[in-house]
Amino acid sequence: MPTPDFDLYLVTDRTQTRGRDLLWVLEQALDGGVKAVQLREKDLSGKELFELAEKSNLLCRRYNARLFINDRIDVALAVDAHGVQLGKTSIPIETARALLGPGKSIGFSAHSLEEARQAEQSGADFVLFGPVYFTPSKAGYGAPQGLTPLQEIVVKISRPVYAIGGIKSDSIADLRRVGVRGVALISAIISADDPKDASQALLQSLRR
Ligand code: 3NM
Repeated sequence: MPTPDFDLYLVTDRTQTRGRDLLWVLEQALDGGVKAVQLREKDLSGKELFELAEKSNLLCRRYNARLFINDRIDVALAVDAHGVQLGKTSIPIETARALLGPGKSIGFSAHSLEEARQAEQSGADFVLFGPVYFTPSKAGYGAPQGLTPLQEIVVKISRPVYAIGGIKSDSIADLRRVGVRGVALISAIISADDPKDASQALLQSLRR
């Protein structure tokens, strides 16, 4: 099972780019040092997502970065992405593993210790937990969970844990103290005035 080798995981949302082309924003982030991207464009058709995934994958490869596809194992296989990001409405992790093989990476988005434990037992390579803070992203992720349950998950499971939800540069010191492997985020890069600068600043905080 591949161990994640990144500490900053950029999640896409093309509705939050403030009118800029998503691939342009993505390239800025990669230029700023981002090494892992999750393509999360849930409303696209299979054809549209495939085309965007192909372009994103080429871009990521050019910058030696990992591309994950949210939920769509078929699209991940079709473009030979690095892996997939699954959640509780996705097909089971064991089935995804059987389809993807041992070389692809599987992340799981958990919202409780129980879900994180189950994901680990089912063979997920890493876990996202959130929302840690209030997130302006509209979809219903539920109330902010704070640092205490995050820390419990970090302590109780042995796979790497990434925090997600409302993360900005100034949250990173607290998150690192809790022991997360890294952070996942949308708006702090995708909606930033300068996505390259924002990526560099976040990476600097993570490595400080
Ligand atoms: N998943 P931002 S919170 C995609 O809790 C996503 O599982 C979450 O966006 C979860 O960095 C979230 O802009 C949104 O807050 C993250």
